[in-house]
Amino acid sequence: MGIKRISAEEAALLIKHNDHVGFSGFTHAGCPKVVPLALAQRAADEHAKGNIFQIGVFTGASTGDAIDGALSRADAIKFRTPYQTNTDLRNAINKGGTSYFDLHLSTLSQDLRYGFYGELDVAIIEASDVTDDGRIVPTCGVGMTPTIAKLAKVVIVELNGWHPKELRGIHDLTDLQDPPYRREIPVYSVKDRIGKDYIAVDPERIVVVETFVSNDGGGFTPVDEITSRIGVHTADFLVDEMRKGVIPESFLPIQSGVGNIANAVLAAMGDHESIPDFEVYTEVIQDGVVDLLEKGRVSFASGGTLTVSNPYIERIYKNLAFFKERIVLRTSEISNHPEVIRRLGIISMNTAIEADIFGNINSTHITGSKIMNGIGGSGDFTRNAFISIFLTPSTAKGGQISAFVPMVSHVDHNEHSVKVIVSEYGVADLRGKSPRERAECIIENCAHPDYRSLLYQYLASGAAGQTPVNLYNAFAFHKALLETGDMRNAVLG
Ligand code: 0RQ
Repeated sequence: MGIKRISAEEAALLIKHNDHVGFSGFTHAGCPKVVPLALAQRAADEHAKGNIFQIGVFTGASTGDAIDGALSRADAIKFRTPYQTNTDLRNAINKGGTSYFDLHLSTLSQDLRYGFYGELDVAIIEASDVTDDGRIVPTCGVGMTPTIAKLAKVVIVELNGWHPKELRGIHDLTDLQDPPYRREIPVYSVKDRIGKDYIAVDPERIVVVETFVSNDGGGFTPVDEITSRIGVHTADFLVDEMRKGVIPESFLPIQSGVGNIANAVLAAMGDHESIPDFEVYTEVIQDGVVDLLEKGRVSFASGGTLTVSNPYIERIYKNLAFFKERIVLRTSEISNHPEVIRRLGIISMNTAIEADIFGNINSTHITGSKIMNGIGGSGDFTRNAFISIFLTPSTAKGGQISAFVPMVSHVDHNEHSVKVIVSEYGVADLRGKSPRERAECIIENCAHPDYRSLLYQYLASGAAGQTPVNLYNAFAFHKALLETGDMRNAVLG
């Protein structure tokens, strides 16, 4: 007889006010599209009738517009975790309308299994295939799909014919045992597979919505002079480390964050003659990795998602046999797991919003209060990396904002975990340095020349002690930005 087929609208009716809903995928990749849109419409209809209708939203990371955008515009999100990048949702969060808790991506699956957030009512999963006996094959992004499939009372599968059924085999899907039964994770090399290429769910819990919708993968801005200089400095630094014997000649696997700077660094690494072919062990596989896989410069990529633009996903699907030999897609619990990151010796590279001169990093908040996206996987990797690197242009908004400040307005990664910072001016290697030495190294090598004398002035005004902060001046840069729109007007008392 097969699993019951229903429409997106019928599926939306299975979700009730206050339900906790888990969505498959990671970034726009692997996210369901038609059921969330029908759900947003359902919320709008209920609101028009004067009824309350809001749900709690759990995802692998950020999502496509059909989830965070549409549901947020319909005022249908009661709370949201663990990461987002959508403008409408960000505005709703910053206005205080939607409650958001920003989490390390590796931890949400276990937090859900531990019961920290109550029960999971519904899972909505985009699939490239589903069999009558309940084997679900995800599409191009995994996130925490096996966990939500296991925990949810109802599993709505969005079977999207835009993705080839032949994707089966690219995934490595596991759901870990919880303490006290947890064992080691037997990933000993980037290529190791430890799970299945499908998720098994009792077919009685599944309903299927058939669809054919493309991904909403936008492109990347081309590499500009600043990002390209950051890329070259980073590649040169890694080559130096290899020549010193710190990084083995066989090289170490790379994690690179999301966005244009990460793409620029990968391109620079690919172009650098002294960097051998390397492996990638990351969460987000972007366009840049696909280029390097095709050139043979990246020999294998383990990630959680193919967060690529549509021309790139089409390229992958056309040449699927080639890519299936070179890519594995894992859950975020494994792609970002501290145990595996530390064992494999991952070199992590993530982007900062601001850094302070002592090496603390703010990746998430603008002037301390407004959330940008979230910590994502940057904390999972930074804390456990072989070498943790942060990348940032030295200024933002045409030079009015310095990325290097006396004290960060919010802390995501602290001085104990951050090893190296790179801007377009150079590399600050913080290893083995005291806070005062780190400050001099960051000002000299990374800060924009317009801000160097102000930062030195701040340092000179610092109190005696291990870390020369001056609590009266610590936020002088931010104060100048708020009052005059330009940090260069900072007054240090
Ligand atoms: O603003 O959009 O108005 O132009 O912040 O900055 O330089 O375009 O860089 O897109 O790579 O984002 C840290 C947010 C950087 C991102 C962050 C403004 C700037 C611009 C964006 P506009 P850029 P990116 C793997 C790892 C945390 C999660 C993470 C991020 C906008 O990389 O979310 O690492 N990281 N995940 O003008 C005010 C400053 C600013 C500033 C930049 N100091 N003050 N505005 N901007 N610095 C991925 C996952 O986990 C899924």
